[in-house]
Amino acid sequence: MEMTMRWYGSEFDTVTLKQIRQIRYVTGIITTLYDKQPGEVWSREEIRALKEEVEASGLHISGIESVNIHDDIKTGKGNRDLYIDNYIETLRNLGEEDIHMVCYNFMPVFDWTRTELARVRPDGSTVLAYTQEAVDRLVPEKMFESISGEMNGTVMPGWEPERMAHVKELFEMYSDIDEEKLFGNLKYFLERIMPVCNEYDIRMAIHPDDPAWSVFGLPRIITNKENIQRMMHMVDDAHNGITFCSGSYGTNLNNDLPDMIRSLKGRIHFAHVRNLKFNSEDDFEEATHLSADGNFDMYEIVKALYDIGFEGPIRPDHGRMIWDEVAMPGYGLYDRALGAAYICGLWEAIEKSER
Ligand code: CS2
Ligand code: MN
Repeated sequence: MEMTMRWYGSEFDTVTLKQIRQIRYVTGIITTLYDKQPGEVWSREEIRALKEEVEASGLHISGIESVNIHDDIKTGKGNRDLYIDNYIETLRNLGEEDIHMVCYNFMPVFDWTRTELARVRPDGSTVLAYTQEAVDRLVPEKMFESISGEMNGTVMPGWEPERMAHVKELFEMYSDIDEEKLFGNLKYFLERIMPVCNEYDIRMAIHPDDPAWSVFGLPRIITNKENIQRMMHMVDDAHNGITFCSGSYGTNLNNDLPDMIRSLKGRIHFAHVRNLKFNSEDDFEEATHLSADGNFDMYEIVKALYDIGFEGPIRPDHGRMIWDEVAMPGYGLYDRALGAAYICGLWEAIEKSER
């Protein structure tokens, strides 16, 4: 594995490349052109400039998170072929610039959903949290409003104000889309992009739906072992793979995370590692990476990645907000740095005990 950290670019991130470099455990950067709208082409020049900036700091780009998918592609409507052509051009440009891993998601309307971005824990740290009761009380149009005050002035991925202004229309677009249609549209997209992925050896890594169930009645498909296996078989190419995100698959306590990892050998191209603490079945909050602080056995998760010979980028996913940091919720420097150190410690211990 290679330890990485997500970075949103100097214009958007409160964390600097210099700070990330000093974590020392981290050698790779996961980044994006954050101001690109879904459907837009990323030019080679833009990609190269990003790459040069990262390399000037002594780090390198280990992959992209995310190249977002236009809603026309997810719904199979309007200009889907045009947007897929654009996506292919972006992939080609990334390949030409020697970038070989792309994370994306196929979640309708919203990316991840949380109902609180700063729930206060007993030690005074704050975390992202989800409670079903709060979702049930809201209409989707109010979702953005209800959390926007907690974004610390940042633009959060998947919650771009330009898109959120059209939530109502977006919901209408999806009104006749069920899980079967969404699967079909994903298949269509993957079949069209596989040739360019093969040509440039670009590993596509779909991010799971978070939480792993339907929110506001929208269909969700990347939620459990059975569905991911369906997705991998329907386009049976090693470049069609997944991001294993423990915090997202883990929202469903029926998902056996180490078992899922073992069954996905060869198709996990990227790993997000974090822990969750459940207060009840439909109320969870993000915990520290430490196993004892949440519901997951982090040793078993990392061990499973080790056992399948995982060589891709791994990153601490969200962290708590600690030490009075003001940053994008989930994406502060301090707690993610602690997470990176913890995962590296587990990895070193596993590696040595296996020798
Ligand atoms: C991320 C996702 O912050 C997060 O929860 O893991 O937003 C992820 O970047 C996207 O779903 C991938 O497209
Ligand atoms: Mn994730």
